[in-house]
Amino acid sequence: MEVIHTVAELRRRLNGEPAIALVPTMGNLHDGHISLVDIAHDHGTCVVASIFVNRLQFAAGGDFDRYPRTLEEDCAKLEAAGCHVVFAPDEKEMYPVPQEMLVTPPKSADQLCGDFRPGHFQGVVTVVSKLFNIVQPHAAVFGKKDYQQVHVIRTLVKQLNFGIEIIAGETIRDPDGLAMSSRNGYLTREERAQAPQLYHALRRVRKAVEAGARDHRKLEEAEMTALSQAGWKVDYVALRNQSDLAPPGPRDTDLVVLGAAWMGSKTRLIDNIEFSFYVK
Ligand code: PAJ
Repeated sequence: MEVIHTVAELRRRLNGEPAIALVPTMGNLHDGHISLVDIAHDHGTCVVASIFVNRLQFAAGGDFDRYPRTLEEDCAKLEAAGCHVVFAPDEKEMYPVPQEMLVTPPKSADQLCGDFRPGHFQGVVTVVSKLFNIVQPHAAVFGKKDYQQVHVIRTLVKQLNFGIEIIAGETIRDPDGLAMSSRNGYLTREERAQAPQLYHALRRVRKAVEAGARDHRKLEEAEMTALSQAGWKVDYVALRNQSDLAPPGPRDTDLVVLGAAWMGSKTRLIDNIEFSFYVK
């Protein structure tokens, strides 16, 4: 496995590769990230993982500075997963001049996380566009853990004609249900013990809809209240259509329930569950 820090060297290394599969990350890798590398092997003969903590997608005063940077451990995990190339640029390499050219995300990015993190998806689609142009992969793998991100990136690729196949990997969880996340490391031991409550809340919504409940607002609000009472500061619990992330109508059956909430003042967690059911 080669670890490459510059665009010029990466281009030299990838020149002539017939099928490149890219896994973009911000590092501090866990089994969720590694599952995407495993998937990438099915979609390319050269698997590239990028590691770059992208300042553009963090809010001022957010966790950019304390986001964990663990390049050595990350490379060991990627090597064990059979990754061929790691692209780990520094900020000067990715943003040699102030990034004035920004990609404007679609309307679907203004809701849910976009509503609570203004500018976040603009930062994501801008850096992902740059990575796509630098690596020129045939396929790129993203995790459903960041469900809205996958949706926005699919829209990016369609509307800007990137010609890259986007593959979405399932969410990998700890045994107690908590979705793996680099941000779980911010949790105290007590907070970590309570963190699966978010997943449990989403599961209750799924169960209620599967059992025939159709008052989506009421279901969302009940779980937001339950989480608030358990000490969370809730951004949203929301039922949406899988296809377009719009609120579902009574006949829609391919749904996703998404949630985002703060555990303590330092840690914002997100999760979601996709589900489909038959209308009797
Ligand atoms: P990061 O949070 O490092 O995540 C990198 C990829 O891993 C994303 O596609 C994310 O959805 C996926 N991932 C995270 N946790 C996962 C889990 N538990 N199971 C499966 N996949 C998981 O997402 C980003 O970085 C950035 O926004 C990025 C796309 C790299 C642009 O900067």
